[in-house]
Amino acid sequence: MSLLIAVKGWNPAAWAARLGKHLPEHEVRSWPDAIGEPAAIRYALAWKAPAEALAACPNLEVIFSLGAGVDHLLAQPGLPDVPVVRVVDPDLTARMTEWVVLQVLLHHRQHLAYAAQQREGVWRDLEQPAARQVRVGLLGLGVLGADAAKALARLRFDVAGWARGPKRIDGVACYAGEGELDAFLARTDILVNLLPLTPETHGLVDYGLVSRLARDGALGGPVFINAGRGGSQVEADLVRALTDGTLKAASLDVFETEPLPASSPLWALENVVITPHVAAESDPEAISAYVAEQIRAYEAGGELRNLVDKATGY
Ligand code: NDP
Ligand code: OXD
Repeated sequence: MSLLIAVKGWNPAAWAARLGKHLPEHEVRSWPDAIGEPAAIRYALAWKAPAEALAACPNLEVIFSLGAGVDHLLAQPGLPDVPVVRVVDPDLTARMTEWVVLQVLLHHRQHLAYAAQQREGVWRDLEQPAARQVRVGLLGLGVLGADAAKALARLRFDVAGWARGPKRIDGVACYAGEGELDAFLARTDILVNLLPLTPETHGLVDYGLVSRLARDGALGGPVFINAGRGGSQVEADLVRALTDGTLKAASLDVFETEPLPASSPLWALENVVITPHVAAESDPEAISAYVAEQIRAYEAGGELRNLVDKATGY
């Protein structure tokens, strides 16, 4: 029985080594150079691989996305009609919460302004609100959104979140559905996107949406943080909002086009923090252990966990 590592932009050898260790009874193959006989492949472990590479395996039973997001798979026509499992793992969740907390604190503690002062050799303190006076709102209260929300609530931020369906999370005001989006935005100073990219969330964060954020907050203007997907933001609108003061600042890890083209005006905006889609990287050791455990359970007759709902797209 074989499994296929089909990754683009990542080193397949790092994954093959870990999977070989965790699943020694399976032969590990790699796309595109070492596929071998496709009929022997039962599992594909994919990150941004073309659907044709997976469709070429006639006996494929399960596709494991090597990331939490699955838009890289579901957006492709011709994906084999087999169950898709996504990553839900404490290692990845902790990495994302670190990044989100880092960015929220960076804006809350006015780090961009202090860094500018440092460049000029200026020693001047700025008025500093308490965390409880700053309203953070998370778009998406799934595995990642809920964990980040709890961490921010522990830091005493005034935290809310928005999801499709109703949620209950201690210390977090939960809003649901389009009907409650405006109320959620109107009470938000720092908006954090952790939504999956689906047809419904595509282009959601546009000029109109950021214009509905609170303008009476302790930070002197709303901030947008995105670690979900770049396809959920309209970058031309963000540039306009960041330039005309509708947004005070932004931290962006994901972009409409990745790598972010050198021609993007976002690079030059001093009120923008850019990271190259690294908020929560998939660690080959942790994620291989997770996949191996799922394959073992499945082969013993158990259920696959964290299956993607192809109808909703996440
Ligand atoms: P989950 O599936 O656990 O959570 C998704 C959340 O989004 C849920 O709360 C869901 O609502 C909500 N949601 C989905 N569609 C809508 C909608 N139309 N309106 C309102 N709410 C909606 O995903 P994760 O938390 O595990 O991951 C979120 C995303 O983070 C991934 O899809 C990926 O794009 C991104 N990511 C980015 C990384 C990076 O390094 N930048 C790393 C890892 C992930 P409900 O709960 O009601 O269903
Ligand atoms: C993911 C990602 O979806 O890294 O896991 O973007």
